[in-house]
Amino acid sequence: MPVRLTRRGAPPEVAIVHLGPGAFFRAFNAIYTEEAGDWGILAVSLKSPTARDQLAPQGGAYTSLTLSEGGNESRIIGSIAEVLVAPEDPEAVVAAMANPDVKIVSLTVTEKGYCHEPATGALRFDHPDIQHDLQNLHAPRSAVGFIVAALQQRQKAGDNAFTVLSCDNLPSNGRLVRRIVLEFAAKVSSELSDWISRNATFPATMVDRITPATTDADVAALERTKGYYDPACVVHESFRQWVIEDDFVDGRPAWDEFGAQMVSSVEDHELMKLRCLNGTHSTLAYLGYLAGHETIADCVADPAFAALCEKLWREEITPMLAEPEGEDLNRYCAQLMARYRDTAIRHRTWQIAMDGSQKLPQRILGTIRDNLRSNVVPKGLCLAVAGWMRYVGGLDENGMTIDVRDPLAARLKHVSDGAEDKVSALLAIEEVFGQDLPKDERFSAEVSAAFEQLVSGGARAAVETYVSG
Ligand code: CS2
Repeated sequence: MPVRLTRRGAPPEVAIVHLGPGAFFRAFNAIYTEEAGDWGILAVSLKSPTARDQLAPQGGAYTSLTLSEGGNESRIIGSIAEVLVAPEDPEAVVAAMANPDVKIVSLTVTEKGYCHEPATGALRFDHPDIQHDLQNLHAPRSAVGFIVAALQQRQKAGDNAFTVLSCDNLPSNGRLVRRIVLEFAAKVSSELSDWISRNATFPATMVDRITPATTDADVAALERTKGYYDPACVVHESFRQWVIEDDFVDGRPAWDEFGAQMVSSVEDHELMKLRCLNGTHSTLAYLGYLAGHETIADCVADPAFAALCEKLWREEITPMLAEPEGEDLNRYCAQLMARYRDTAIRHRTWQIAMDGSQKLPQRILGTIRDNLRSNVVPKGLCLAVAGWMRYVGGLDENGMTIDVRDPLAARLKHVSDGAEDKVSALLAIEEVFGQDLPKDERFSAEVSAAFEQLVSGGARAAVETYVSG
């Protein structure tokens, strides 16, 4: 048996509860917090026991591996003091969050973890977890249920509220989480929602570090080079950027001393990141996957796909953005291309393609709307939407099944299979496209034309036509 990684020394006292202890959190938040010292994290898995099963035998410690073409660098991270699996004992999680020593509840639960309607941002009261939590607030299932249950206990005990810190790739993530928390709390009592709105804060954040899923090969390579076994290890690029609105009710770690940028409004940074990075990531994910590219680096090694990104940034995305303070949009995009080209990062198109119904609105559709408002039909982004439509149909260009992962996967396939006009049928999914986009004939005609091109000539040819146009 190989030696298992184990913690040396006691963990710091818990002052942060983090919901969603996946790879991104371990490659990002937990590292900044380790650097800032003193603040221990209780990490809570809302669903799967995997992270706990990997971390608990190691006392919460794990390896962070910075990948680069010049060689990898490893480091052991000890800021996670404990991991709980919420479905095993939801009451214990609520109690831990209600403990007044906890000053921050942060989240990386992915887009679908907010149980909101992607097109509008409203809480989905028809979501099964939300329905369950409204009836059983003592033992919730959803992130919003846990936050409201813990804040209710704080209110009853006469304690301080906590800061709710969303670290997911959603626009105005602070405002979004505040809205769903207050919408949920109002169903419990107006007194509770008033108390929360007066006492808790919800700073928005922009988070950025490319973190491909850890593979068995990564774990085996670490064991070969370091001589210990660590299935909780995470692999990531060296780049990182964290922009945070400085609005905390009861203090925070000194993340800013380790590179986090504290600002009064994060909106422009968020839009830049979501639309320039995540927008082209999703575009490459669908069109690249269809063209047979396995990773982002493979995509941009293909000149047509590199030109696709450049043209999207230049003509469709950056003209619709305000330049955030301290940033230069051209330099930002050039740096993105360098990050994408890094062959040490094997970020799979299939991984990024997941949950597209939850991602498209903020990554691509907002930019499309802005272009249409300026009387421009953004052909490249319409091609990206058509790529998503082709992808969720479930068959690739060789007729092989695609393993489509999406909370709406079954519905998307059903809609796509059952319709003669697949584009119109998919555009009618209101929680993705809203009411306005399907009615815009310039948009629907362009997506239909792009879809036909994808079906008749394939993704690579469609990309070449776009970049040479
Ligand atoms: C990616 C992001 O998986 C995805 O959808 O676009 O995880 C991306 O790598 C990060 O946002 C980079 O910060």
